[in-house]
Amino acid sequence: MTGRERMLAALAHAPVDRLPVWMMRQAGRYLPGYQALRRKHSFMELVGSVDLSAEISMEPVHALDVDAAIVFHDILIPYEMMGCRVDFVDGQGPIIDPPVRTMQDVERLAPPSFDEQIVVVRTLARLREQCADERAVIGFAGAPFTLATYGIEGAMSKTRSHLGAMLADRREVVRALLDRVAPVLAGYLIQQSRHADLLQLFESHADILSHDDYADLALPALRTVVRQVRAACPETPLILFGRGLHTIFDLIADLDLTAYSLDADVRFDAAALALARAGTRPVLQGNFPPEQLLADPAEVAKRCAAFLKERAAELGAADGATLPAGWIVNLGHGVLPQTTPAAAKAFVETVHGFRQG
Ligand code: 1CP
Repeated sequence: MTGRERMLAALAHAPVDRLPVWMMRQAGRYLPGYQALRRKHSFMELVGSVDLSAEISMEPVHALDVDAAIVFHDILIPYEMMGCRVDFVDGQGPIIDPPVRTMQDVERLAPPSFDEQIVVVRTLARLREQCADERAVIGFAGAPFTLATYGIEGAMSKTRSHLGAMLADRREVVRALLDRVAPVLAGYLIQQSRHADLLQLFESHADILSHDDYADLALPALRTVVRQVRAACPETPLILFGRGLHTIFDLIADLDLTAYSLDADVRFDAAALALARAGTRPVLQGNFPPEQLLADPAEVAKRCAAFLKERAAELGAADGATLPAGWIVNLGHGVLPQTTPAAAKAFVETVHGFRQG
């Protein structure tokens, strides 16, 4: 099987010849080719160039032999398309200017009309050509609530004090922002599906809200995105990643997602059971702890082998099969910038060599 076939088979719960694997945030930060480009260009220059973005996306494919390429882009770019200034300042993280904190700010966000000419779509077309049938190509967007938190804070914030204040006394503004970005994100993903084999939504801040607040505020906007994407491209698999996703399985199980990408500390038997109870036969993605990639390559291989054995046992293989179906191996969150390419390679090789029994 090719990497592309393996990824699509896992997403369809079909048998695979070896477990498919890719890593969230695999393109960038810890790779020498990216670091060299980043010394010469700003982040916005990189995401503005089809040539450079495609080159960055392909670096982990060549260096690590992962089964999928993810388009080099960022979840915050839609704010730029809605008229904000978006910048990524060294050592400071992302800036969205002006931040979105009042009803007027929400109304100022101009809903863009996407077409096949936007850079992310042209980059995906290039990746599709370069990967041919060998690797799957992944498009992505932030989920509405995660995007809203960045817009509200305007800059990196550990305390998220603006969001906290707005949840207390301006919930209608938060709701209006979520309503504003949801169809934008759906349109953005639908355009990406022209060339992407699959799409992933990043709900990186799912763990900020209580269960009830998630149900009340974040879920309706997420539902809008999933419904619109499903209606426009029903064949394209859709994965949802979220920190703390397992705490909202009851809310998201009926959303018609293809797969769930889980935090590192979540057992697969418990996740499958919780999702099955809600009527879904889930495909799971994850969830090796990214911190464990900071060990030396031999140690990474050892820990990864133990992790694979444990998760495979939790999933259980069908009679006679040596590999469990419905699993894409990945990390519990993004690869850390301090990770060495050798450690990342040890992880991927161990996954590809894995057999149960
Ligand atoms: O200065 C630099 O070199 C920029 C660092 C960087 C990179 C490489 C940023 C700024 N974004 C990206 C690319 C990126 N972002 C990708 C593409 C490919 C890849 O790395 O494999 C993807 C999938 C993202 C997604 C993204 N951006 C998420 C969701 C995933 C996650 O990690 O939870 C989030 C939350 C962002 C916001 C963002 N963009 C950049 C930074 C430093 C941040 C995080 C800020 C924070 O921690 O709040």
